[in-house]
Amino acid sequence: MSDHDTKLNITRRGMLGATATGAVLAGTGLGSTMMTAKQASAAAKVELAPGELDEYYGFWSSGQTGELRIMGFPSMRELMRVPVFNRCSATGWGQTNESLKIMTEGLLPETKEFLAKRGMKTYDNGDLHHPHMSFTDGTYDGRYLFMNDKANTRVARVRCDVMKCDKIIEIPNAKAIHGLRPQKFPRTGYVFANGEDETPLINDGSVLDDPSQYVNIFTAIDGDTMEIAWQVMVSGNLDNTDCDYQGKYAFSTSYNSEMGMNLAEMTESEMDHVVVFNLKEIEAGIAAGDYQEIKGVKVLDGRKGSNKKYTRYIPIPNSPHGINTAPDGKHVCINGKLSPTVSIMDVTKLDALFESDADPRSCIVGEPQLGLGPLHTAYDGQGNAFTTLFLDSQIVKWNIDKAIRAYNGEDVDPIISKVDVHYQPGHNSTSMGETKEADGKWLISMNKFSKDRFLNTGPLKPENEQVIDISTDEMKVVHDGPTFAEPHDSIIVRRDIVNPVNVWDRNDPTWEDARKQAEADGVDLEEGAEEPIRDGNKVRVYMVSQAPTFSLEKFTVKQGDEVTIYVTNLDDVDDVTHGFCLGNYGIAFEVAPQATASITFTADRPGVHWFYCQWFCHALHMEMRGRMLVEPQGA
Ligand code: K7E
Ligand code: CUA
Repeated sequence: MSDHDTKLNITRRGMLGATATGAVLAGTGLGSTMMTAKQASAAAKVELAPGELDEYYGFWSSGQTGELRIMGFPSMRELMRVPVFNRCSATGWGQTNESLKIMTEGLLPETKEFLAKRGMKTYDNGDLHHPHMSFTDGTYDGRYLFMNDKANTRVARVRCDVMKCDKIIEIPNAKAIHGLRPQKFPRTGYVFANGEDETPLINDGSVLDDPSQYVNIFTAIDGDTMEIAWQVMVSGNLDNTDCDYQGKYAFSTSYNSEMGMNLAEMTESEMDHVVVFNLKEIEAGIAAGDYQEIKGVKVLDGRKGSNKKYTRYIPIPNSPHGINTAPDGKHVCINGKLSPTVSIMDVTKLDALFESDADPRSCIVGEPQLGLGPLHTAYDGQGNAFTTLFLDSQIVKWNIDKAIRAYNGEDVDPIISKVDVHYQPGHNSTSMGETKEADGKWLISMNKFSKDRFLNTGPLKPENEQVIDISTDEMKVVHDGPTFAEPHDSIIVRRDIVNPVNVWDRNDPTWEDARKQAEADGVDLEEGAEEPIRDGNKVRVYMVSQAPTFSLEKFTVKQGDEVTIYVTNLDDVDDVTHGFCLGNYGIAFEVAPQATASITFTADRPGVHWFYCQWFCHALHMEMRGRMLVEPQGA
């Protein structure tokens, strides 16, 4: 790097608030020492002293772990895990009546039947790739997070006020929901979710090994009600999705336009495509009744050659994967994966495609060659893009405008710089980068392999997420963060946007059923009942908890009773969460301040069974316990 460049970088750094050390060294011109000091100062921005708070919330997927994770960013401290599609031993997610309701009520009737035959109420696993926050006017609004489950074709919502999942729906007709994005403008609005695997539309076994009859489905969900607004049938499969800042179009990549069933067939053609969905035309089609209703959902035909105004197919080289809308509101990058290119689509040219028979490629205004294996692109809000190169194990920083000029024949190189990452990056995300408020400070590279970067953990290694300072043209890796299976995607949200409560509101709808049952039993949830309430062989136990006691030190039921235990946490102090764990009954759950939680089980083990608070809450936490006495049958 020339002196000139170095000075330029240092000056920019200075303007962006580098440390005094950096500024002093810049004056001395000590090139090599300076690099170290610069790196050190960047790393210092990442490390926080005890008690210091991060500038951003990171919302992380967890892939096949099935949960959502909350990170402090840029320190990369894991703050919380929010169970969604998984079961959770700590919080009782998947055990409590409240969580089971959320996990089961949105399942399709046929799924409930299928699971019941296997003695299951809901799926145990999920594969959560894409967490995204709700938008208002092109930026995050702090209301909800939405996320997909590729494994079992579901979409979930997490409330940002309490950071708990409140809705999970299974998407009918589609298979393997992968790409997911909320509508950016005017608000969310729609949540777009696309199926990755193609199957017969009526998948009841009447069509099997005849791929010519398979379709793929694009789904729009109403983010407020979590009901399905409409679906569009498409040709080819669908991988990732995004939408524009005008509220007019959504788009999905397709890596298998061939509808191939094996690797050779799937990668056969040089060009695959992006499908563009025209939201107004689709809404008009629904209003005009141009749909078939399948499993309660209005499904429009947007397949190739359907001659409808709902979709357009833009040829893109070769097996495109990620699709990312730039904060400029105009450009969308489509990442080539098997092609070393990123295709830049100009959304202002899409109207023409739908109004006339213009060449579908006329909306492509740039196609820079960036390196091998481009998967996802993020933005700094200053006209630059950052693309992960999976095969090269690099992030490339490039300029969108220059790429467009080069496409038009000008002799300019859009590539600004590259940085090595360790190793094989999938997604990357920049701070506020998928909104109009992209701030160009930080980038996270989510690397699939860590290889030698950490102490060896045996054959299964963690992944490696690297924090990169992008405040100068020269990108700097400043932090390695190991992580467990398998975050794909993340968003980095300014902390002022996210404002969760400290204590639950007693009127929260989460325990509406408990409230109704208590009312019917003449019990005040906040007082509990001194004796179990018996109703045939159904027994309801109402308890309150207040550190360091449960309101019942013991209760008695009969072997074979169906017991429901309600625990209401009367503590209203930040952080005084209690738990209820019933030993050798496999029962445990969290009760946060002012929350009610409940569980139903059959008391089929006679004898004395201790329950205890499983969340360390008080100096007398150990003493916070009691007994369930189960009278043997016939006694
Ligand atoms: Cu690229 Cu599922 Cu977003 Cu993974 S997808 S990397
Ligand atoms: Cu209550 Cu520990």
